[in-house]
Amino acid sequence: MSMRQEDRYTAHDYYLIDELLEDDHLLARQAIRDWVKQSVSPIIEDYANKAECPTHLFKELAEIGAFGPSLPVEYGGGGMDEIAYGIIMQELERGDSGIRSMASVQGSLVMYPIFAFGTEEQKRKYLPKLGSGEFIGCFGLTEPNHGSNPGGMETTIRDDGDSLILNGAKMWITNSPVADIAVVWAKNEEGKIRGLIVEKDAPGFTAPEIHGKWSLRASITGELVFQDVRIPKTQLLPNVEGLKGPFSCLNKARYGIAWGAVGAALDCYDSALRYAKEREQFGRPLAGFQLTQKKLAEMITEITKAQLLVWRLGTLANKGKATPAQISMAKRNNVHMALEIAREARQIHGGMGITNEYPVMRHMMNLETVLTYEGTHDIHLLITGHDITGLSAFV
Ligand code: TGC
Ligand code: FAD
Repeated sequence: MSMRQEDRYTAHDYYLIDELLEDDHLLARQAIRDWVKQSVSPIIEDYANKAECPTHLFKELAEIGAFGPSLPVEYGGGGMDEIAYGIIMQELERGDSGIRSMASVQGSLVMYPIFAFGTEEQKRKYLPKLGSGEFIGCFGLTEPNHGSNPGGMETTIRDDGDSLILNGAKMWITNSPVADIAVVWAKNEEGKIRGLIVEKDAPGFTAPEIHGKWSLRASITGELVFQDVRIPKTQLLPNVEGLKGPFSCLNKARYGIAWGAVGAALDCYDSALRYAKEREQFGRPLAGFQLTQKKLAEMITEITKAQLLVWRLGTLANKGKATPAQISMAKRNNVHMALEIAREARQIHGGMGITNEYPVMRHMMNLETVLTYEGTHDIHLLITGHDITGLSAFV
């Protein structure tokens, strides 16, 4: 059982960035913040301990508008802007990266490609159900032999009259064992990457769970295995071809992660600041020691820089001007910042920092995944390197 204390989180806004936000953003943030305190904090340590996904939260996430906040309302989204979407991801990840993952995958990796690349019929069939949490979706790009280099994928579709025959396997797929549909990326006979919507009961399709994760334990992860799965051609996403299909979805999700990481960092900083003020050693609070102040001062400095980075990225995204390379920079910087802060915050908590009485060790373990998925820390560095030099250093 969890020993976790009451969630006493208070947000920190050292540079008064709230003054740059609109009322809608602040209202959305407050609603999600309240929901996290009420529905996530009391249960998250137990679910992480048991390595179980709190699947009952899918419906609640839908109710609070966490799925596709910036997609149009008529297609199951929230009709808000990109800053509202980012702020919602930030508050969810303040609770747990796995909870934010549930929302990122559903909104940015499943609803978005159907919205952007699907037929009107596909949109009407799937988006309202995904937006309301009636359907859970997952996104299959990574394979056992192709992670950072999805262009090498081996999963194939073969033309067979009115159907396509799907063969191959996907690995590390968030939500796959509980998903009703999977958006899957596969190569056709011409070697072109296409996206298709696969329903869970298609014969020959299985989605076994991956066990043994020390990170993102409250999020369920699995494989997707396809053995001669017959898919009607109407399930193909007609309006995109090539890697830009999955990468366009990743732009959306990576953007949300850049905001989300700030939430995890804020939770660690908040816990460390409070602990440092309350805990005494050598007759005075830890917060009075210079070495502790150095840690805390550097944490809030880095958080403030990260908050400004995503705010600016959000204003660019609202104008349709945020480039994939700018998104990569923010994802890489902010996740690394959050992981460093989680490690320092753990030190400030001393031995208590390794327990589930405080959220820092869980955030730290989660952030190891966040550093790796949606493009690893080093891949995002190479994307920046490519962007500024014009030279690709991937191969
Ligand atoms: P490259 O030759 O550079 O590009 C191939 C084509 O794709 C286009 N493109 C993009 N389009 C839109 N947005 C982007 N960000 C794009 N990046 C590339 C590009 O223009 C080109 O188009 P075209 O028309 O000329 O063909 O591709 P490459 O094969 O050299 O790969 C480059 C690299 C390494 C950057 C890329 O492969 C990469 O980003 N690798 C990382 C893989 C990754 O992020 N996987 C994520 C899997 S999903 C996941 O982790 C979900 S976790 C969810 C959760 O739980 O929250
Ligand atoms: P690899 O690509 O094998 O990389 C291993 C190491 O080598 C990394 O440090 C990497 O930076 C480095 N490396 C690789 N290539 C280069 C290079 N050219 N130059 C320098 N260094 C390099 N994927 C999905 O499709 N859908 C999901 O829902 C999903 N959810 C996930 C959930 C979890 C919990 C995890 C852990 C992963 C998930 N992923 C998902 C997969 C994730 O995107 C991949 O793990 C990630 O892209 C890295 O691929 P890989 O693990 O195969 O590592």
